[in-house]
Amino acid sequence: MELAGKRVLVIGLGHSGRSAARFCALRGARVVAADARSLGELGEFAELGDDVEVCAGGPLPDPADFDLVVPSPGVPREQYAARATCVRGDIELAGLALQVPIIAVTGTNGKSTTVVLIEAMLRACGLRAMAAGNLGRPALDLVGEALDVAVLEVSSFQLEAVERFRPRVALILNLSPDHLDRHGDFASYVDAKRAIFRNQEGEDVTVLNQDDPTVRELAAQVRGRVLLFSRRAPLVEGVCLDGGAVLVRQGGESRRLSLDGLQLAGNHNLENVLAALAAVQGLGADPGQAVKALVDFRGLAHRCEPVANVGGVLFINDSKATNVGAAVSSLEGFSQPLVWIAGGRDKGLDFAPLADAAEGRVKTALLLGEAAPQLETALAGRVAVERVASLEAAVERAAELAVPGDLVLLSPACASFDQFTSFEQRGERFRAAVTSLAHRASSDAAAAAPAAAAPAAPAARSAAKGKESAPSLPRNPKDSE
Ligand code: UMA
Ligand code: ADP
Repeated sequence: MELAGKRVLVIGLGHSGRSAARFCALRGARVVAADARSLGELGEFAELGDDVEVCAGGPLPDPADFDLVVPSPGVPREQYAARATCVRGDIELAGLALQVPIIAVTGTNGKSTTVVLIEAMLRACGLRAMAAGNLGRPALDLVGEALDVAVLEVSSFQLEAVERFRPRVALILNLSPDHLDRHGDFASYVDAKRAIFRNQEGEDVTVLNQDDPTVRELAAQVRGRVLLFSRRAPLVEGVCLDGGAVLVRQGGESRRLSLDGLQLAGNHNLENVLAALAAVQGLGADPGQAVKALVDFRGLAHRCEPVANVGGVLFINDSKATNVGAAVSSLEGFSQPLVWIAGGRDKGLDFAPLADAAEGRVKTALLLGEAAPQLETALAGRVAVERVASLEAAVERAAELAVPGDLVLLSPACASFDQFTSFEQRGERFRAAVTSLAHRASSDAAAAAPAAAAPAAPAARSAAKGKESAPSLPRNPKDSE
């Protein structure tokens, strides 16, 4: 896309807007970058150089005065769409500028894990692959990198601002209600997601989840080739499970790949693995090489991340479970009794599916944050609940309630913004509280050590509780059901 001499309005000066402003200015555009925050709040932006005019804290310049509007993902369409002649989000600009094939991944949950997994798998195939997009590094920052494949995580917000985006491989993992405050209803949210394959054709590949009814239905609208994956059902064509192995079946050929050495736990992660292998196959790389990456892949922080084993109780940080679908998949992913910590800012989602997933698995749900009353109502009569005043209080109470063999799972089903700046901060505070608990438990155990010779059962149990061992995530025996 020719940018030299164009008048470009970048809206939002966060990660994505700064990257877009830099990109456009470097290509000779006259860039105005506007942000609702004041100069003081915006902090340092010298990196943008003199070619970008920053417009902070005031009314938005009229989009009609610009040749091109590049909105940040967090900026709703209503702010610019009606008056803009041409809108191209950073994902679309990256799609136009990158000279390599793109694998684009969307879905409600599992995007970041799958994107990083695909990156690792492609590297195991000897390809220079880099991940970017919604998971943190703006997609436009990949332009100019020495790479063979770009792997982009794309959110519904980003897909709202694309017109011609055409990845070589598009992947939709799953669809359940999320971000309805922005999209209005589930149908509009799904509609935004469809933009990932809207411009595909010919040999382009769309990878879809056979097990998710909303995703599967989209197959009828695909104009490229559909490649299905399924954890639940055998497939004649596509990527599925066969006992403890993966079957990749395409064009009459069938390959069986061992999952030995898989480090990730939970059915949801098995789906991410199948989806990633399907994307690799869709690109034309070798899934037999790709699968080798699984041995070293331990997942991302804040996604079912084991924090510490305190006296036989494993504490798991799943702070990234910011919606109901993610928390349901985590709850269902473990067969051990759970003490579950949930709550935060309600995103207007229906909490009812949480009661189905928690009943029979959760001993006690510890509820915090703004959404605690709604969660309590949804769980009433199905799961024992207690309210807690803070995350730290939740960790302390969980330690009292759990016995060796139990898991304490932070999987909030809510956004973090009522008490934290981000899901990362929430996860880090959880880690800090668990680490402090583990230290106290091990000092108590050391202090009690001379008495440990005494055979009394309660003393033995408290010493066991105090013992801290390297955390590892137990595999759910139902992982390959
Ligand atoms: N702003 C305005 N007007 C508005 C809204 C925001 O001026 O109406 C300004 C804010 O003052 C701020 C800037 O825009 O200065 C923030 O822009 P942004 O919210 O788009 O955030 P970025 O820092 O650009 O980060 C975005 C994505 N953020 C969102 O989608 C909300 C990041 O995903 C992404 O990592 C980054 O681009 C790089 O691609 C975050 C996210 O929460 C992690 N995504 C959602 C999710 O995963 O559920 C979709
Ligand atoms: P995203 O980038 O889509 O938010 P992540 O990989 O960061 O996805 O995972 C977010 C949360 O979603 C995890 O903490 C986990 O609870 C849940 N999750 C991960 N993969 C899946 C999946 N395939 N299906 C359902 N839930 C998942």
